[in-house]
Amino acid sequence: MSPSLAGCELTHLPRVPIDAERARAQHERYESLLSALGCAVVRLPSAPALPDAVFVEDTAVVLPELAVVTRPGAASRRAETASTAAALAAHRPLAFIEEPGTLDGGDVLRTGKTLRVGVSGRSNASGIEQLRALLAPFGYTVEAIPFSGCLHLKSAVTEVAPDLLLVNPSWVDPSRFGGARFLAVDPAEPHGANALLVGETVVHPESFPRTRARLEACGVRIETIDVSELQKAEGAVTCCSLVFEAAAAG
Ligand code: CIR
Repeated sequence: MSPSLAGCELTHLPRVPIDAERARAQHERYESLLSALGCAVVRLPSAPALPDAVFVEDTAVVLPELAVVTRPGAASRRAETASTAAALAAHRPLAFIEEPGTLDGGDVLRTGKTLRVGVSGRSNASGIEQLRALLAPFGYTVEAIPFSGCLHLKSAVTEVAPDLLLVNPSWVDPSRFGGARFLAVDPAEPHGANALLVGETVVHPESFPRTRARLEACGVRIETIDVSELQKAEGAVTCCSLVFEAAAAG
């Protein structure tokens, strides 16, 4: 967690003061929750000069067979990938998105062998095409998905159970996701679609009680967490981690 978080990139939100100490405490509770859910948490070295470095999700796409290190769409975030690559090299063969491609992991929604990638201000056609070419040999399909109104595709849709997507239908068309079942966020909580599935538990911001009630009505097991300061930086619960099985395939 960089002490310079308040200098983060912002696209859809106005800049408001961020309490760095509170943000740090929230991030520590997030790490503790992931540990309690069975994850071995590895924290990357602190990067005080990189305000958005806490949002590690954007710097890689980790699959069983390999990890693709991204080239983030925001120039200010490109230096973040070095520490991610160094840490992931212990777990996976690495591949890299190259210029002129850009890709943010927050735009990549994986369900099984299908990756849907939001076409955004951060992820461009070249980045998506490079991802497709890198993953085709492993049998993955990559589909470009238009969306609007939010920063990343996973601000608008995430997987909350096998074959169940949590969606803000004002930001992305649910019919784009094949035959998957979907649950809409409560309209009063447009940012409520970003949820992190860890095993069979969904980590969800505590600021979205109406959407939480909808999830619980579907039988989804939820752990809530206060991420108010990270939300001011246009982040939420998926963006602060890369969750994967430790052993690579094969
Ligand atoms: C940014 O604009 O890049 C950061 N302030 C927020 C990134 C959040 N990332 C994510 O949701 N995957």
